[in-house]
Amino acid sequence: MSTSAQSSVRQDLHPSIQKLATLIIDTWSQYLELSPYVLPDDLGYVEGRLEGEKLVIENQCFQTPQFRKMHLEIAKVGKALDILHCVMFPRPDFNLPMFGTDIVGGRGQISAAIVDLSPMSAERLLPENYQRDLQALSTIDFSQPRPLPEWGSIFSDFCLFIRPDHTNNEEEQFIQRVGDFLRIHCQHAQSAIPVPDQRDEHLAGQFRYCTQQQRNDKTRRILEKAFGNEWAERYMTTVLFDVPER
Ligand code: BLA
Repeated sequence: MSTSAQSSVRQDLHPSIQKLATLIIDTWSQYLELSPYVLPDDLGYVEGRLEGEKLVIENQCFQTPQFRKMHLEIAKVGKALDILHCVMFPRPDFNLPMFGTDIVGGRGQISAAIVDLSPMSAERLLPENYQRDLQALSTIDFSQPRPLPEWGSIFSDFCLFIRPDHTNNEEEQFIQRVGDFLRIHCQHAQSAIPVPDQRDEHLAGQFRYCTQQQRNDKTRRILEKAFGNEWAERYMTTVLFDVPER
């Protein structure tokens, strides 16, 4: 493991992952007032080994008046696996959903592409302005939808989870849809008004979201194999899905 200078993660990443990473940073910069969010010292840039291949993780993290933490992670396992992971954690005074996206690709083919705006309210419903704008998006018929795992009960009815067919331009369409979700989210977040009396409700929603995401064995197994069980637990609960303090 090392915290050495940023190296080769961005090079020869799957082009769709590179494109989405750029789109996320551009959209954040366009709509929000970004300040740095400092991760624990040894967790910004991490290297390990997985089955003889080098595993490299590169994190970028920001905060804004509306968001406690906005996290973009790119991970690369040798030539075998490229991963993009992004989560935006709202400050709990706001009734804002959690934006999350994950793309997992290996050897040229993306196997999993997911994006959602997940509700934090006790009724598990998105705010009406979100519902209205998400419903107004054109329907895209992706050829290979994927079933959500059982822990995925946290996601909204608008959750998109697919294996994109690259011969059909579906990777590009997926990226555009993530851009739509992100733009809608940033626009509503910019004009959101704090509702401090709903703070506990939103914290409970974030707690539910994070504890369910921590049950994703596919993510956990990769981290455990490369860095050991204890490190994987620390990373999943402090960097990927840290539960905010009450
Ligand atoms: C799936 N996540 C996966 C898979 C891998 C990872 C290898 C399986 C791919 C497949 O089934 O085709 C791995 N993801 C990682 C790793 C990291 C990561 C190692 O982010 C980070 C270091 N996951 C998220 C977020 C969402 C998410 C924010 O991090 C959703 C908003 C979802 N990933 C998600 C889901 C699956 C997945 C639903 C499928 C799980 C399953 O089918 O069991």
